[in-house]
Amino acid sequence: MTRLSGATPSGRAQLGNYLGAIRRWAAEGTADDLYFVSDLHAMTTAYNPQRLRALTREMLAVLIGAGIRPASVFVQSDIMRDLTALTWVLECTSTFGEVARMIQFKEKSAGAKTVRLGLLTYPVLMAADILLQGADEVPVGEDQSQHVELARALARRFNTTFGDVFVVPDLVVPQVAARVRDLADPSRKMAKSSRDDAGVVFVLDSPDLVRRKFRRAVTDTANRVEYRPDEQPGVANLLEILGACTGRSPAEAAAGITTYSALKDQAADAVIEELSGIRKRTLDLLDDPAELDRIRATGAAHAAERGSHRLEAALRVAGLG
Ligand code: AQP
Repeated sequence: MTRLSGATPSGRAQLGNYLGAIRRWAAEGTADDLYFVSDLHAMTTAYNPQRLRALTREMLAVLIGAGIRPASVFVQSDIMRDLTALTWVLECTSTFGEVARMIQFKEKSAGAKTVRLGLLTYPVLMAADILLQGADEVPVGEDQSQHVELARALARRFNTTFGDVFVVPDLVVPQVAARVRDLADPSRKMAKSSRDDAGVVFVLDSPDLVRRKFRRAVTDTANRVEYRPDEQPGVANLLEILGACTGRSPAEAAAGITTYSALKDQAADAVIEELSGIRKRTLDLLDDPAELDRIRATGAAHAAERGSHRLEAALRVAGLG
């Protein structure tokens, strides 16, 4: 069984990416699973090319530093020729209407002065990511479930029209280990591309910086350390983070803590401890570009090899070559 997931280098990996996804990929992933850095997806809105390249390498190093098997990790653009070939075939399998009704496209394009065509069509590229690798399961958040439904519809339509080539993947909405919120504004989820990063803890932040960000975390004036997400979202977020890092429920994590400053210190200590291994391994890898290149090339070769027979079959039955 192959599970496939990606992380987009739209910014630096943050605590929410780690606690909500990457940590689980490392702990639960099997040798058949694939995790990729979706750099092509980061091009659908304005970006800086040098920064994209650097963020892609950093995200790759973070995935390896987190303990995911190197052979299970690849960078999307490293198999770009195969992916874009399949994307074209799948674009000619999709209709304008089904792509244009994607909620994420509507949300991200609303009010924008210019909208890149890639923002409209990237769910088809995502379908190619999934179908090229023959993924059986695609764990995604609610916001991406419509895109996986599109991949399922395209796989079924292609198989029925041209011949049985693709695995129809299952959509899996994982039990969220932690929905980490921005420390400075707990009404928002922590996000790597936040305009203001005062409340965003990045995986590679130094321990001092992590501590400072927690000390400045927004709480409230109730002065009660209890797990009440609706009434006390800031405090609840700190308890969720502390619980996620120490293997306890947020309510259990609250036991014995009486002040907000103690809560912030304990949450900061737990995060620093939780991130120390991945931070060190990631920084070591970034300091050894030859090793990172070697790992990257191995992952790309593995992904290309896995997908090549499916691409060939799809092109053949679609009347190409
Ligand atoms: N705050 C979060 N809490 C829990 N899980 C989170 N994830 C992201 N933020 C949180 C999970 O991280 C995985 C990789 O995310 P992604 O790169 O595919 O895109 P995203 O969800 O859009 O991540 P960001 O950090 O919020 O990026 P931007 O700022 O570009 O939108 C996913 O499994 C995601 O659920």
